[in-house]
Amino acid sequence: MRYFIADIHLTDNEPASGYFDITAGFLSFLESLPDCCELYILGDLFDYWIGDDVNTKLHQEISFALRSLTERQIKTYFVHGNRDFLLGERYAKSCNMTILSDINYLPTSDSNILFLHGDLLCTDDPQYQKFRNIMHKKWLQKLFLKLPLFIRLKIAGKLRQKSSSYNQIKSENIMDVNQQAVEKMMLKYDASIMVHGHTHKPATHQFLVNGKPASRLVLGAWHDGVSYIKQDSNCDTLQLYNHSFK
Ligand code: LP5
Ligand code: MN
Repeated sequence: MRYFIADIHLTDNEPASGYFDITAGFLSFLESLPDCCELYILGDLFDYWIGDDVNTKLHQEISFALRSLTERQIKTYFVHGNRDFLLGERYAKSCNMTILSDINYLPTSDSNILFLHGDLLCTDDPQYQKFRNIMHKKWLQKLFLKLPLFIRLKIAGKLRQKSSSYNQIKSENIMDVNQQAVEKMMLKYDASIMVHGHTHKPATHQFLVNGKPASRLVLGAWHDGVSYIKQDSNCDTLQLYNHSFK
């Protein structure tokens, strides 16, 4: 059995919404997983990540819970998101989770399941793609990680603030995935199913790629509740589940 989740956005500064505590919700989701399954975390597990050397109570609590999954033969995989692309091998090791590449696929009986965070598909937003390319420069990341913590926090705060003000003026369409980019990537990886997060628009989309039926399952964010995709053993179909507590 496989489970996919994304956009949990764990943070120490979570505003008390009164109806859903993200950290507690995430921990009880992990508890509820069946033994021997696989868990794929498709990015933005944390609201932001500025280095594995930042060792907060939340980081410890999460690594302990993820590491404990091993005792139940649960394997955990992680794909970087646009908020936690700096999460590194040191923290992943403490969670006993394997960091995968930005784009991945798993075989089904007749094609592949493609899975990724999803920001790469937002090609109608060239400004973001340019920004992403800069953020992914290895030399810049190395330099950033060498900076004192208070400076890293300041830079991350500024970037988050800028991003949120840009997002207010960008249209919904620009911030969604581009259908041509979706189909192109599915063709390239011979996939009939795609799973991603990032857009926070949970849905199952059905369409044709090269005349063949294809589907794209979009995971929701965890701000108001739990969102996950489940694939039963020996089964090629995937099902999206959203439990909102709002
Ligand atoms: O995250 P979300 O969904 O709100 O918005 C994303 C895009 N924004 C981002 C930025 C992140 O939210 C901030 C991440 C901080 C991580 C830690 C810092 C590590 C620094 C490492 C340095 C090597 O990804 C947003 C998209 C949206 O998704 C939908 O796809 O629109 O993209 C933007 O808003 C980017 C703007 O389009 C361009 C931003 C230019 C910023 C210029 C900043 C100048 C200030 C520099 C201060 C030092
Ligand atoms: Mn994202």
